[in-house]
Formats: sequence, structure tokens, C-alpha cells
Amino acid sequence: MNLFKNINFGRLKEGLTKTRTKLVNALNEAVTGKAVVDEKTLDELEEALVTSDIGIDLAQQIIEQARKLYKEEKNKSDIRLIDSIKKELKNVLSINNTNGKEFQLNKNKPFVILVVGVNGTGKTTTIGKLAYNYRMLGLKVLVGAADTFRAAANEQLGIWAERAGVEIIQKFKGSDPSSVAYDALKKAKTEEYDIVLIDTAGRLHNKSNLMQELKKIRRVISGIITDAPHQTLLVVDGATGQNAVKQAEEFSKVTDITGLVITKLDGTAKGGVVFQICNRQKIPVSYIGVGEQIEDLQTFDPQLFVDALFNEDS
Ligand SMILES: Nc1nc2c(ncn2[C@@H]2O[C@H](COP(=O)(O)OP(=O)(O)OP(=O)(O)O)[C@@H](O)[C@H]2O)c(=O)[nH]1
Ligand SMILES: [Mg+2]
Repeated sequence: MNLFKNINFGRLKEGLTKTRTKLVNALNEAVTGKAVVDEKTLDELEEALVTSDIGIDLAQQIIEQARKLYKEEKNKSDIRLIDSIKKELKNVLSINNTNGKEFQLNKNKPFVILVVGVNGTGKTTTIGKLAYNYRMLGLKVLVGAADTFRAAANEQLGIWAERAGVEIIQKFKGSDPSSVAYDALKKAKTEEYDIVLIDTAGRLHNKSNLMQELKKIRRVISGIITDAPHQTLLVVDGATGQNAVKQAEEFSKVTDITGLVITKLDGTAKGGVVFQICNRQKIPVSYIGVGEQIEDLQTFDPQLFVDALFNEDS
């Protein structure tokens, strides 16, 4: 649910600096100083795309479009190849991206968001940032610490809840994670909370006991509120490049994912993976993480993301 629109264009541009150096500069190098475009230019563009984490399939798809344009245009000095590439990149990110408009807060109260992913991708941090944004809108927010695996997990989410100024439900280490979800939802229902965010332990998609545990959490949640969780966010670490692509692919096979959160896009040159994941999974990116601070979660906007990447003005 993208109820808040937190986009700091300057911060986004800054975060994407390394990815820009890798992707955009290579594209520009292929076309600058060329009076006319030729096949060699197209090959160079394709190479720039392939080597910047957007994936071979998408690179070829984009170059096919550019080649079509090249063939159709009589005046070969007039072809705006970079514009055509930008357009294609925006299209890929826009697939199925409704900016969460399908989620209605009034209809679903409390609105339940379940956050999943492998270890260390940024789930807990993202929950803290989301809680903060929703609280700033004046909503009543509860977080549930259903990562009962590590003792420190409780403490970490507790710190985030305090920073965000929201309530938390937690239990001792080793408790059944679904019982935390149960308590959180019960409390949220009786005390009329607007939003419940459930944190979960990092898990690998192929660890069947952990995936069973996730299923149980979901079952318990929907036992209390039939159509919940209303949103299931998969958090992947953008800086891990190809691993992030793989995680999105594998997780979406075993559980319903309504949106992706791609974190750590600040300081990585691998931001091109955002395009690859969208192209393959057709699951919308809901948010991106561009830093460790509470304000560093941005609502994902396909147009602005590409503009920021290409260093355009907003
Ligand atoms: N630079 C940067 N760091 C981030 C971002 N999001 C999270 N982190 C950092 O990533 C590390 C792991 O974050 P957590 O939120 O603990 O990750 P997690 O998925 O909850 O981890 P587990 O509970 O162990 O599975 C922390 O040091 C965060 O500060 C981001 O967008 N940018
Ligand atoms: Mg965590």
C-alpha cells in the first residue's frame, strides 16, 4: 500500500550515482561523437546494457526496439537512441505497477503487511521506515516481531518502533512466530489500529521447515482477518545483483508476493537489477531503500527512477 509518497529526487539521484556511472555513461559513450548511427553503435549499446545487470533478455529486447527505429528512420543522424532506451526502461518498470492503488485502507482495517525475505536483506529496517512513514500520516501503527529466531531481532525491531513512534508486540526468543502474529492482529482489531506490520526471520526459499512456518503465519493471520495479509512484501538486497534476481524468482514460486522492496540501492553499481527483476517477475516494485536512515525508504515511481538514473531534472 503506497499511501505515502516519499520521493526525494536529489537523494535518489545521489543513491544511483554508481549505477549511473556503469550504465548510463557506457550508453552515452556509445553514441557521443557519432554523426550517424550504425550497426556498430547498436552493438556497443547492447554491450553496455548487458554488462550493467539488466539481464541479457531485456538488453536484447531493448536493442531490438532501437534497431527497429534505426531501420525506419531515413535520416540516420536524427535517431534518438538513448530516448528510445529510456522509454523501454520506463515501460519495463511500469508493468503491473499500480502504486498500490488496489489496496484500500478504509476497506481493510487493520491493513496487514507481511514482510519476508532471506537473511540480512533489510526487512526489519524497512519495517521501521514504513512504520515511520505511516505514523507521519497520522495512522495508528502496530509492528509485530515475528522473528523469534534471534534474541537480538526483538531488540532491533524495538529500537525501530521507538524511532518511528509506534507500538510493538514481541515475545521471548524461541516463541512460535505465528503466536506473535496472532497477538498483534488481535490487539490491532480490538484497539482499532490502521496498520499492522509483521516482521519475519530471514529464510531461504528452499528450507522447507521455514517455508512451512511462513505458511502457518499466513494461516493464523487469515484466521483472524479473512483477506489478510493484504500485502506481502519481499525484501531483496539490490547490491547482491544476480542473487536478488534469483531470490525474487524463487520466493514468488512458494508464496504470494504482492510487491518488492529493493534495498541498498545507495552505494551499489548494481542498480540495473531493478529492471531485470521487473522484467522477469512482473511483480511491481513498491519501495526502494536508499540508505540506513529512517527517511531512506522511497516510494517507487518508474518514471522518476529512470529520470534519476539518467540524471535528468524532475
Ligand atoms: N545502505 C543501506 N543499508 C541498508 C538498507 N536497508 C537496510 N540496510 C542495512 O542492512 C543491514 C541489515 O538490515 P536488517 O533490517 O537487519 O535486515 P533483515 O532482513 O531484517 O535481517 P535478518 O533479520 O537477519 O534476516 C543493516 O545494517 C541495515 O542498516 C538500505 O536501503 N541501504
Ligand atoms: Mg530482521
